[in-house]
Amino acid sequence: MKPSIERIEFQGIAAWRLNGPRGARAVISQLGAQVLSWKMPDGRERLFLSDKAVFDGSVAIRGGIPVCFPQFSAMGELPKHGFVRTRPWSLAAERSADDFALVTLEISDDEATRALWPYAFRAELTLMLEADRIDVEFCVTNTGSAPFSFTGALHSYLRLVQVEDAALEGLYGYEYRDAANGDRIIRDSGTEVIVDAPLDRVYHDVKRPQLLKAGNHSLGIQCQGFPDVVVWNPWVEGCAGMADMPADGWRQMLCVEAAIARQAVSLPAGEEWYGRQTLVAV
Ligand code: TA6
Repeated sequence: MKPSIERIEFQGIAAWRLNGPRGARAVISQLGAQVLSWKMPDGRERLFLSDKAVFDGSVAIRGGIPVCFPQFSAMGELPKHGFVRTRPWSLAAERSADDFALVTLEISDDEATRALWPYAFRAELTLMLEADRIDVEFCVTNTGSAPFSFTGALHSYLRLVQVEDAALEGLYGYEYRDAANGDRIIRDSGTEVIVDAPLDRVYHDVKRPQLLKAGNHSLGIQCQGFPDVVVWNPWVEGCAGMADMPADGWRQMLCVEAAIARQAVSLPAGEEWYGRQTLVAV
């Protein structure tokens, strides 16, 4: 079947399904422009989506690829991870050809966003699906007459059979802020990151791609434009404190996020910023 795009309902909310080459599939929701599912041609799901995720916009959907903007985490006065992940976006473009399917959603400032953050902006999220990869592009335009600064992330929840059996390569030698240990700054000295405790690390200025090794189903992770990489797993106790996660949810996920966290991006009036995270099945 030729790649195509369908408007669907997913867990009761409006979404688009991208039918990609060779039977690859992805779903992106109107709420938050959140990628909620990415399936390989063999039907294997590559993103984690919590069984207890809430889809009514009262909180962010737990899983997939939440878009955090204009604030990363609690690094400021705004709601945690900003406000676009719980707001409706609208369709800006859809396209498909023999080897890809693509959807672009957009959101702009309105009265409610300006009440929280007094700036004029347009943000675009493009999901491009190919047979064995997705590219998620995030673009921010300052449409106002004053400069603004922002932080943010593509907060990707990668699905694993068992996080204890996985290993993340590519972060050796980089410095990270250890948010799970009093924000200490540490230089990574291991060849791979193993998850055997709560993990919440903001790696700074990462120039190399990562490889999430998970048996026969590894994933290459590459960023452009985003300077930082966040690696997060709440582990058993953290997960127990989250109403929208099943008790064993921590085991099936690892967030490897393309982030702007250490230093905000300053965007002059009329200018555009752009970043991308690519996930490739290897
Ligand atoms: O990106 C990592 C992080 O900031 C963690 O500190 C953790 O709290 C996580 O995001 C999830 O945040 P959320 O607001 O979605 O519960």
